[in-house]
Amino acid sequence: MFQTPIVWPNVVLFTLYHIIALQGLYYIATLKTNLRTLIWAFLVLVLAGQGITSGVHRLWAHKSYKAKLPLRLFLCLCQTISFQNSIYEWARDHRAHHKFSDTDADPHNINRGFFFAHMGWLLVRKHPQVKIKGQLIDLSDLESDSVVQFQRKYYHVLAPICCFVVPTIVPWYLWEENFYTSFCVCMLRYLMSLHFTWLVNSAAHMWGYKPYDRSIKPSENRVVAKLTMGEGWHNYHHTFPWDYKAAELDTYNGNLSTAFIDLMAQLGWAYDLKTVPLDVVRKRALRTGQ
Ligand code: ST9
Ligand code: ZN
Ligand code: ZN
Repeated sequence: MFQTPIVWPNVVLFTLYHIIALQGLYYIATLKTNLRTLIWAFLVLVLAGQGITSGVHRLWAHKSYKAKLPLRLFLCLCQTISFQNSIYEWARDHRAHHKFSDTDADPHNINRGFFFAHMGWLLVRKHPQVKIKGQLIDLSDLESDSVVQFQRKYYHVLAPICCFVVPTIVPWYLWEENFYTSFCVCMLRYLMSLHFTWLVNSAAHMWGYKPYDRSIKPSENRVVAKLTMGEGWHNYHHTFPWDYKAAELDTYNGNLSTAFIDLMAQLGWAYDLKTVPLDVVRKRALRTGQ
């Protein structure tokens, strides 16, 4: 029987993050922050979000479209700002999540409860099955991607600089925001992006409709879709993971990531966008949907 050893440094770190983020919330609620600091935090949140959705999720983990070097560099920078593990590690865990969904080999297996799927999985050692079955996943594309390998090599330096140092210094340097206030707002923005992302693994694996495949746990969750710029249509996404839109119907209505990829395709930086023909979706929905 696997005992789930707790990783105490992570517990302490995430507790500290939450305390600092709450201070940030307090400074905002008591109007102690400059409006420009909030606009800046929102901009960084959207950039980090694109690094996750259009970048590590749809481009690197699922290969649902191809991107030219300038776009890959931009998305790599945005994903580094998000500080959600390197592209390599994120995509490896995510491929395991899809291949072994809702089993012991799924890093954030929802059968271990809401909290485990949400953030608990980052506070304990991984189940041995994740590492054993994870060996079966093909990562050759990520191993031969120079952008991914560069980021992986210098991640421990790049991520804190991009996620904490630069976003804190900009408001302090450019419009004389109090340094500690700026740091707290930066931490609040980081935790918001973490919790929004984690909701896909927890809430969208628990609550919502299953119009495409009623036999799986991932569900269509509108609230999560709004918070994640289009990643909450999770029953569709687990049924057709190669679709660059990660949704059947939600094109631009909140799915900013699809809009971004389409814009990049117009500029010629994104190409070979994969999608699913409507009749295939309809037939599948009739056969296995709720
Ligand atoms: C974070 C990630 O938050 C969130 C990801 C969420 C994904 C959601 C997806 C939803 C769709 C997109 C939504 C977009 C939303 C956008 C929102 C916009 C606002 N396969 O991991 P280790 C092997 S990160 C194969 O250390 P431990 C491998 O050999 C937060 N093999 O396991 C590995 O060695 P190496 C910040 C695997 O020791 C070795 O095992 N990050 C696999 O059990 C050891 O791996 C943190 O806080 C696999 N899948 O430790 C860090 N996995 O890597 C937290 C492992 O050298 N993490 N192996 O090849 C940790 O401290 C540790 O990973 C641990 C487990 C304690 C959790
Ligand atoms: Zn999922
Ligand atoms: Zn996915």
